[in-house]
Amino acid sequence: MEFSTTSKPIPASGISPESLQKYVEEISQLPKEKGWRGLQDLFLYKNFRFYPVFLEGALHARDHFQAQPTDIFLCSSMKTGTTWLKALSFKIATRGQRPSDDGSDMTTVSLRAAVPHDCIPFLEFNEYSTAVTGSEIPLFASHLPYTCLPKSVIDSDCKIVYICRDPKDTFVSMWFFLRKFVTGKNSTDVESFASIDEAFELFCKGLSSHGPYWEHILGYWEASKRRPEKILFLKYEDLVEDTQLWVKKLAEFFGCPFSAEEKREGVVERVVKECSFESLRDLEVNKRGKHEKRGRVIENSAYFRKGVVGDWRNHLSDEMGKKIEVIMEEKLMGSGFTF
Ligand code: PAP
Repeated sequence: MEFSTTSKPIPASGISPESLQKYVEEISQLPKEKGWRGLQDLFLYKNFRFYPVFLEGALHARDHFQAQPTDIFLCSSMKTGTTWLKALSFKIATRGQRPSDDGSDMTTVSLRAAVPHDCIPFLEFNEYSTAVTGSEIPLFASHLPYTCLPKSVIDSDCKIVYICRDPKDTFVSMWFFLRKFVTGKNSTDVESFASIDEAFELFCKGLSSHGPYWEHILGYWEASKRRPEKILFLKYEDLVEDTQLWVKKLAEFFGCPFSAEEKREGVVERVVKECSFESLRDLEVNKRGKHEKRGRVIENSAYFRKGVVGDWRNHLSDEMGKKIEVIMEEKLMGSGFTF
């Protein structure tokens, strides 16, 4: 069987040039600050910093997205495990559906044919007008902070899964991803992007995409305490530690727990294996495929860098590590949440 090396194109979303212009104007009125060198300014909206591309979509979703009570949202700040969570959730939600020609189930084919980001749409990219391939559970994703989610998501009491990650690894992952985004393959452009030290100082001041990172976490953490049956809060590190346990919890949370028979047949193990970093990274579609977000082409391989806990030690000094840990401790103090 042949698989395309490019992800399935997402049909054009409903955002019209006129709407876009309206949001561009709204954003231009917001306070802005210089962000990481080589990237656009960061705009302040509801106490969070955004690059315009995310904010345009967020404002459009604010005005147009109508959540249904059965919708489930996978929420996260950038680089905290979204791609993995999307793959696992998609696989869980669509397992066993519509066997394909070669006998493998439909989701296996879909994850082989599309980067997980194209299997579960992001609200901010206005992809919600397109059906999610094959999933009967309406799954959506968002990097938006809790207080910036469209009102109907909260009013409809939708379920939310939130994933966060150690801030040091999150920062390192973000720096590599954005540097790649800015410099592409051209190593001579590297100088044009913020050095890791420059970017680190800004991250510690909350000046990063969807930052401050600690506020992003706190918003969902506090909400999960108020509505524990509706908001499942997890850490990337816990998912690494016991993926099977969390896959079972996710399935229960989605309302489609694994049956005793599925467990006996090793379906949980299969989901974990097929969504592992190595399995996803080594798929043709993720090695050589590209996908498009609002006119910007992103290589799918950019979402699969290393996938390990503690990689920050290879890029940050002990002092830097300590600095961010102290900031996080201070900011999260009294919340009951720690890393
Ligand atoms: P996004 O915000 O651009 O969607 P996101 O998927 O949240 O990125 O995070 C990417 C990180 O998850 C990368 O971490 P790294 O830079 O430290 O390596 C990526 O490697 C990691 N990742 C992607 N897929 C998996 C997976 N299947 N298992 C574990 N980690 C993964």
